[in-house]
Amino acid sequence: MDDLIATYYFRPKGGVTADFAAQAISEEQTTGTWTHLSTINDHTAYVHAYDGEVMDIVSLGDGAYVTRIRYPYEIFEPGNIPQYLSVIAGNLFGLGKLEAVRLLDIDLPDAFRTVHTGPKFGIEGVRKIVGTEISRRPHVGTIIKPKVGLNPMDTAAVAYEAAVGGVDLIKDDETLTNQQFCPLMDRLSAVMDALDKAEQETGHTVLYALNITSGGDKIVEIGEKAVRSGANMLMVDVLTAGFSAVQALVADPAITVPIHVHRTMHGALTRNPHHGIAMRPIAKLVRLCGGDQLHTGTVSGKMGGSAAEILGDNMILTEPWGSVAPVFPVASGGLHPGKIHAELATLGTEIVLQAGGGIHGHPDGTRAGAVAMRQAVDAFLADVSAEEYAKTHTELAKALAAWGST
Ligand code: RUB
Ligand code: CA
Repeated sequence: MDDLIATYYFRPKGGVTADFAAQAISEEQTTGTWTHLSTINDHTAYVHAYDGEVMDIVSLGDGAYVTRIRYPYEIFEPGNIPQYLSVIAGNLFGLGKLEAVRLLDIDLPDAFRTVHTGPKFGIEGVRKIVGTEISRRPHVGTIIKPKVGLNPMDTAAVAYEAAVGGVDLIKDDETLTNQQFCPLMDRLSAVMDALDKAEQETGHTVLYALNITSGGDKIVEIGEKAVRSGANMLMVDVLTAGFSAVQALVADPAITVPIHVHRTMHGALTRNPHHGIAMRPIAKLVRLCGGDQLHTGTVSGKMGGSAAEILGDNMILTEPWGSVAPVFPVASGGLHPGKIHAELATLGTEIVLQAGGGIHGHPDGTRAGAVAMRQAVDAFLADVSAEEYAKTHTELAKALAAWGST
């Protein structure tokens, strides 16, 4: 059985050697603790089969190191992602001997891919629903804004305008779930009616990611009810609800629609380059547990993030990985038509470009905002600058005038 290898950045506290610190991580996360154990003796020596192993330690200079730790396959409970996290990303973050530690990457055992079957739809499945499996053009999505406050009818009216304007995906925002001002099931039926009407006019199927993020006691039931009532996509805030929420939905044969995975709260884990958890392991676990779309950030938007890291994360989602289907990367956060060229030039076209303010803030409204986003994509695909394309495309011209072209 192949083991799990985790890569950590770490900085030992003053006076602590790198060897000692790396060993402390390995022991804390496997068979050891801060002192010698009488419970590991000649009789129980078999426990050593479950020891971690510090494979190597590389100095980055200035008191920082990278180490790889091998965790034996047998210490994982196959299928139990919360337990995997307790091993690879658990107590170690609080170890007093470390000033900082960051989980950079994980090499998952191949055997996990027989336990977790990954996305039910993936990029191909989502493209098939929308009808872009041949054109391979980037998808354009929108987050309904304002993110909270609209009632179901007004939410549906915005969705209709965005759909007629040409978006492929409409989604709830991360804080909108089932509040009184916009009950989930009322919103679902109003939006799906609006999308049906739009489809009759345009012939274009649009996905609506309904945010069913909720407690573990309810999420599967809510997901099933939503699918029975016509939902064509579900959305989960994976870090607040937990990877198990996605896993539970994917495991349910009644959930016959793709899952859009939002990563709200990730900044608390991913943002500090010296401490926390990088996006890479999160992306691997989302693919493993079966998300069909995952936010990985933008190179030019409002949330920050390094282009090299995002490109690498998107590769993790899209490159062949045994029988596990590829996940559609979602670039979102502060995008508008003027930023589309930079996103596509850097991240490629196998991507969902999502804009909230960049569509609903268009001077001529949501429909024109959606049209402008599609025009910006068309300009890129035609190898024409957005400014040039805008000379003959009014909606794009107005967007560029409002927000600029970088
Ligand atoms: C963006 C938005 C998303 C963020 C999250 O709205 O609502 O929640 O993209 O960030 P707008 P990330 O388009 O108005 O900025 O995708 O990086 O997790
Ligand atoms: Ca949001």
